[in-house]
Amino acid sequence: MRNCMAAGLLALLTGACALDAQTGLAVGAGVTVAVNDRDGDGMLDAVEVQALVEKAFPPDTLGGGFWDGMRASLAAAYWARDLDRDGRLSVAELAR
Ligand SMILES: [Ca+2]
Ligand SMILES: [Ca+2]
Repeated sequence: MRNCMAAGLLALLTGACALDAQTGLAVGAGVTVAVNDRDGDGMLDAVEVQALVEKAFPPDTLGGGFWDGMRASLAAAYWARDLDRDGRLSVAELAR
């Protein structure tokens, strides 16, 4: 029991240090999630990532194969960060 708590605390401290070392990036990821997290669960799901992509490259004004490719590439870049493969992107995953 005590070992588990110590391990948990260590993970917390290690995580905090890692976050501190990349503060700029972590803040950017936090803002990305905050702005695009429509259902407020603190993560970005497939619908929210798609909305984010379409905000960057609106299909209404940027149609055609080239822009379809750009949207697919951007979405793929986001999903490459889904490290635990749960289909949702956390701030921690985006900050890496
Ligand atoms: Ca969400
Ligand atoms: Ca994930």
